[in-house]
Amino acid sequence: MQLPPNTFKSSLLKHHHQTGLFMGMNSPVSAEILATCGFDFLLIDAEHGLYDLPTLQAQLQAVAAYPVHGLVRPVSHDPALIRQLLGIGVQSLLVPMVNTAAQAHALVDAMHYPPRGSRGVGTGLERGARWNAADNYFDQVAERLCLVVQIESLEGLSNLDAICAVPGVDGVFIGPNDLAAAMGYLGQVRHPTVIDTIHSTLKRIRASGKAAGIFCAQPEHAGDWHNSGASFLALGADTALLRNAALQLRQRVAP
Ligand code: 3PY
Ligand code: MG
Repeated sequence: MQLPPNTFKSSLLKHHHQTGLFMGMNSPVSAEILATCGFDFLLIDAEHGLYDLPTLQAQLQAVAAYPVHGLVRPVSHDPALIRQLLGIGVQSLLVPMVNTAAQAHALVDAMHYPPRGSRGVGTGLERGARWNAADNYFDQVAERLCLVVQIESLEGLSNLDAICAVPGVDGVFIGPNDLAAAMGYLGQVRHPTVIDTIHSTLKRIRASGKAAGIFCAQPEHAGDWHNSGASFLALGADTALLRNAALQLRQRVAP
């Protein structure tokens, strides 16, 4: 058998517009419901959301039946965690707080087998290799893997060009909340200085040839980010959607 194609990565490399959602509920049922909604990608957030490895794997299994790509955001850059995530079948990682080119190189190293990297070999135990059912797994795997790094610190901004130049980095994603905080505007993602910085950063990412993305919780801003070169947008998080939908429903009857 073949490994599933990484549709997110192929669209990323062509700079096609893609939209997705963050998921923080650690629920395969919730993930499957969202998989029916037509997004291009669903990102399971193991940085700020609840997570455990078996439920991460179950969420990947739940969305695999639908035309949507499941990514994971790990809580750290730890190569042991990256190995486990790839082992359960994660093909695409969105890694927070990548501040230097050396950190980006280390992530590429953790994701790939020797000689390119230092990922440990345990295919018979791993869903990622379909427990050795995948034909010629070692020939297929590298091109299926996708690395998106997050720029969301002052150090990351100052090293942006070097980070974008790292081979194996496929996309660069701006985290507006952390970036605003790092710039001295905690909680003010719409501060004009933050907005200007984000626009110029998106343009620099796009000019580097790498795909640019951003967390965009307010859909009315999507066009502006696209105009500055962003191709993949995360349009909020399941937790906020659930709360807002419940609030709106209740307020229609009991304002
Ligand atoms: C941020 O805004 O800091 C993010 O990481 C995106 O959720
Ligand atoms: Mg962040």
